[in-house]
Amino acid sequence: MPRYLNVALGQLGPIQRADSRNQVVARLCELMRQAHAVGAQLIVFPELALTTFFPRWYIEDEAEINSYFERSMPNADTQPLFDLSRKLGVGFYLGYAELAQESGGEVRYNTSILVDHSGQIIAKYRKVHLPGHKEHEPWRRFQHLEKRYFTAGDGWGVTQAFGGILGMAICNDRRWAETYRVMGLQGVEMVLIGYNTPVHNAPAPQHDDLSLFHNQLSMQAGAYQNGTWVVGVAKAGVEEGVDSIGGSCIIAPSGEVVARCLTKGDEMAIARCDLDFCAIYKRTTFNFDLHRQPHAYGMIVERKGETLAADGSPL
Ligand code: ING
Repeated sequence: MPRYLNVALGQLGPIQRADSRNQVVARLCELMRQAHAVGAQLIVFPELALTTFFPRWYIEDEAEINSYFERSMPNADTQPLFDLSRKLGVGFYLGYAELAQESGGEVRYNTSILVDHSGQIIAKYRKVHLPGHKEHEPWRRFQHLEKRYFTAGDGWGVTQAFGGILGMAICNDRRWAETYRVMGLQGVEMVLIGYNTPVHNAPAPQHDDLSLFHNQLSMQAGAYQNGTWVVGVAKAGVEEGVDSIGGSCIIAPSGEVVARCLTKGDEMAIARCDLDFCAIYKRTTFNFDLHRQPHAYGMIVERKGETLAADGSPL
């Protein structure tokens, strides 16, 4: 009996600074209802899905920064989504800004959770690859201060859920091959990824016209090279004057796009994913145990950056 998992894209259009969490949660609930109506068992929402993408601003007031974070999950604002999840029997992935209480004090993470069909949180992930910069860079049309506002997470686990092995990543993680391979080595069959990606990339504006291509290329490569499904979901459209890409899609282990959103607003799309389809890649071309040669890969972990000798010659 094939292990089918009906997964829905829960793409969000813009969230403006003035939009309340209540208004956003109502939009998320509407998407979940639409997904349930077409038989979804799981819906994937974007990164930082409860507020506007605040790292676009240089904010000095600590209280204002913390106003974008959640101190608990679920909480009064998000409880309706958890209640609906339980009522409809639809699980979800949700990205949000987490203010965690740790032994050394409060720590800020860019977080995602996986919630099962009964509305219970069964996994939490904290973004590893924090793009952008730490200090105010006024030369930019807008800031990208994730290195300032968030602490990097420890890495990627996988979770047995929805009849398969699922993993999570967030936004910039999807551009790095290591993200998928670490989960691939744990047997992942579906990687869930929310993202907020501005069309304009200040340090490299020549990439702007390729932003949708790079989005899809990264996820297709990750899917194929690890024999896993990949589900990528955007927060899209013009938020506080900044245009972000859409391009939400579901990618099969073959690398083929099987479903996508067509707009840059709130939109639900769905695919029936056969988790057993992973095996025709994991047992052949990407049979890691049979084909990988770790003795040749040491540099990938030993070196952080590209390393050359003083005279520019390779080391
Ligand atoms: N956003 C962007 C992303 O990785 C970015 C940042 C855009 C990096 C374009 C490089 C090029 O999709 C987040 N939130 O990571």
